[in-house]
Formats: sequence, C-alpha cells, structure tokens
Amino acid sequence: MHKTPETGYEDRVSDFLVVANRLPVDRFVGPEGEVGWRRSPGGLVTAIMPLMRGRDGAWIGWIGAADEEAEPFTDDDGLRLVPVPLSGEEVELYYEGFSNATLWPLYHDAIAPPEYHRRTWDSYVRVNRRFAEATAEAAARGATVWVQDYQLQLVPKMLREMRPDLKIGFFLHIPFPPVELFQRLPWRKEIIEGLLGADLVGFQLPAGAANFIRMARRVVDVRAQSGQIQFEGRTVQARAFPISVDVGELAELAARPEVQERARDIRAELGDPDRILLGVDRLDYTKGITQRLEAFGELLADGELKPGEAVFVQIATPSRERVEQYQLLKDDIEQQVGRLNGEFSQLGAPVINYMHTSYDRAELTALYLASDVMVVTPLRDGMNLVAKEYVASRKDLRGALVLSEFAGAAAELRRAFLVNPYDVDGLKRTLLAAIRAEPLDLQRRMRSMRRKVADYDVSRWAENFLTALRNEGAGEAPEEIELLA
Ligand code: GDG
Repeated sequence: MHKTPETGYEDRVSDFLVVANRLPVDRFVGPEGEVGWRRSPGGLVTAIMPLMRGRDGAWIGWIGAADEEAEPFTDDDGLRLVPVPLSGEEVELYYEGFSNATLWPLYHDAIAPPEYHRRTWDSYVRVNRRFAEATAEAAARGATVWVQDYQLQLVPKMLREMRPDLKIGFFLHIPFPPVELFQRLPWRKEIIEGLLGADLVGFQLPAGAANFIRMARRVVDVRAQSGQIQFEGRTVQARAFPISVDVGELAELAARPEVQERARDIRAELGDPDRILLGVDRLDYTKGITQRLEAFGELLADGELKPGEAVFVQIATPSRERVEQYQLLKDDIEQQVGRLNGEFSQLGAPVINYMHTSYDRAELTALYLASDVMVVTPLRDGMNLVAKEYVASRKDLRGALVLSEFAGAAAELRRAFLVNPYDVDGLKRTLLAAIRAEPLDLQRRMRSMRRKVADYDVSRWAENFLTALRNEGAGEAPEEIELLA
C-alpha cells in the first residue's frame, strides 16, 4: 500500500488493529499438500473478534514459522491477517533470546537468572520496528491500535513517530516488576520510553501500573498523578485491567453430555481414587510445578496421604523448548515424577500422571470436571487463566481451587485456598485442607468465586480497555471512533 501524497492514509483500510507477537492462526498442510490456516483457540482472539465485527479489523503478527514470507490474507471469519516475517536468527535472538531469556525471567521476579546480551537487544529493536512499520502501513487515518505484551514494548513509540494520528493502547500480560528489579535492565530507558508512546498502558494489577509509573519517574522526566503521566506534552494513562476468560464458552463445554461422560471416564481410568488433584500449565519455571509435586510427594512420604487415596494429574504443555532454562526444567520435572512414582506407585496405578502434551478444549474441560482439587501454584504469574477457567467450568459447585498468592488471579479469587508456594509446609497444609474440605464449604467458596468470574469476563475486559482508550486524548485522531457497537 502506498501513501497518496495529497490525501494521506485513505488507501489504508483497517481502523482497528491488534498487534501481537503471534497471529491467532496456525498453518497446516492438507493431505494434498495444500497449505491452509486454522484459527488457534485463545481468550484474546475470542474477546476481540466481536469488537472487530462490523469494522475493518486487522491482526498483525508472526505466523510462527521462521523464514516464511506470507502475503496479508483474510480468514474464513473475515479477519484480515497481516504476517510479519522473522528469520531463523531473529527467532533465536528477538524471541527466544531477548523476549524469553531476558524479559520473561526479569519480569517474573528473576526466578531464573535473566541474560543480558547486546546482540539479542539489537534484534528486539529491529523486530519491533518491523512490527511498527507493518502496522503503520495497514492502519487507516485515526485508527485504533492495540499492541499486546512484552515482546513488543518498543512498538508504541516507534508507531507514534511514524503515525501521530493513531490512537495507541498497550496491554502487558505479565507482571511489571518492582523498580529494584527493572532497573537492572541495561535498556530500561528505551523500554519505558517505548511504552510511553501509547495513550493507554494496561496492566493486570494496580501494582504493575504503580511499578511502571515509579520507574517512568525515575528514568525519564515525567510528572504523574492518579495514573496519568505527563510526557512530552501528552497524557499517558497507566491502569489495571485484569484479564479474564470466555465464561460462556466454558459453561457451554462443561454442560455438554459428552464432556461430562468423558469426565466420568477419566475418573474410572485413574482407578476411581478418592481425590484427583490436577495441574494444567505451560511447562514454565514460573508455574511452580516442582514445588507442588514436592509437597504432594512429602504428603505421601509422611503417610498423610495413602497411595490410591489421591492421584495427581499434571499436564505440562510444551513451551519454548529451545530456551535452555526450559530444557533444564523439563529434565527436573521428569526426574521428580519418576522418583515419586518409583517410590509410591502400585502396579498399574501411578501416583502422578504426567503428560507433556497439549489437549483440545473439550478434553481440558473434562479434566477440570473430573478433578477434586485444582492446583495452581505459580511463583509469579500475571493473572493465570487456568484458575479462572476451573471456576467458570464448575457449575456443579464442586471442586477446590488451591491458588498461589503470587498469581494475579488471587486478587479476585479470595475464596480460593490461598497459598505461598515457597512454603512447602504451608503448601502441604493447604493441599490437605482442600482435599479434606466439607462439600458445603467448597460450595460456598465456589459460588462466591463464580460470581466474580461471571461478572467480569474477557469481553468486559476488552470493552473496558478500549473504552478507556477511546476516552483518552490521542494524537491527531480526526474523529471520534465508535469502538463498541
Ligand atoms: C500469560 C500470562 C496471563 C494450557 N494447556 C492447554 C491449554 N492451555 C491454556 C489454558 C489457558 C492458557 O493455555 C494458559 O494461560 P495462563 O494464564 O494460565 O498462562 P500463560 O500462558 O503464562 O499466559 C498469564 C495470560 O497470559 C493472559 O493474560 O493470565 O499470567 O503468563 O487458557 O487453558 N489449552 C489447550 N490445551 C492444553 O493442553 N487447548
């Protein structure tokens, strides 16, 4: 697309653009060798699709395969997809390197040591510029742009320089760390300035917004009051918008007879133990998987739990497999599972069922319904959708949620069995309390948590963010855009 000299951006079509590291589609090759695209399931795309309907929406992102160029295309639902290519080297430096070996651990309390390399940073800058350019190319005059997450923190500033007419929002899905940690980053000023290019910067929790404002005060010359930052003659809002799940979709799945049937089968296949404990996570060191298995193992070793009385099912979805810390963690978990099963299992009845694979939504929902105790013990987590999905699928008011205090979700789900995952004894006590809780107690807790999740689902999250963005002063937006039909 080209800028026509006298009219500006009229030939650029999209007036609402989402910019994320990944496009919400996966490529597949059919039986005849033909290439197609399949919508990848995910809360973000479900939340955003209704807002795209009736508008000229576009999604800008990487197609997930290195060294592949693809032209913009429109999927079966009418969503325009604009692929941003990444070379193999950029996947290694920008994605696995700076995003996942520097920013991810740093923003999660440096649970794993963050690496600082100038080469990966240079690649991060280059790739962020490519995303900004692709967006500037595709956006209509005065369009609204919503940039997602830690891989793209430089895009708001770059985009504003290219296209001051745009309204730019940014949402960070992971925690924004305290000043003491963030200031280690050699490129802290560039990141803060990158984010300040937005009109609205959204965080999961108020603490994230407060950390960001504190850091902005420290590294650049800004004034800030009640979440409003004055920067280079503009106002930037920093606020919390806790993300949620698609409650309707989960309720529908959980009500399907075949899903309920599958839940009963799962229990039978596990040997009908008294209690099934369940963990569902990406295989990531932030999720506290080894901590929860250690506590479970000690309960068996102490004789507090008898083998056959309780079975642990741990799903660990493969993730970032080429990053060293993830390979180490995978080995650790496998060893731990092997050791505990070797020690406590009986023939044909392992105490831990460990699956390093991913399942479809229906199977996941059946697992939620089959389990008695959902164990969510991250050492740090922006929100944790699994906790909210569990609650949204338990219309039967059965089941206990054990939830780390360090998951963003703990701010809302106060009636969960809250726990500090660093405290092994506390974790053991809490697991036991959840295992032994009275049905009436569980019902009361679940009812209260379900109210919270139902009141504020993922569509409300998206609407709230976009309403706040619309009401925020933008660059030179020529007219008010009706975002919410
Ligand atoms: C980041 C932040 C924040 C998992 N296994 C399977 C599967 N899943 C789905 C879950 C859930 C999602 O993946 C995981 O979301 P989480 O929120 O738990 O964790 P992150 O991936 O770390 O997400 C997090 C989130 O962004 C949103 O802002 O909450 O704090 O870290 O939806 O159900 N889905 C399927 N099969 C699986 O095997 N289909």
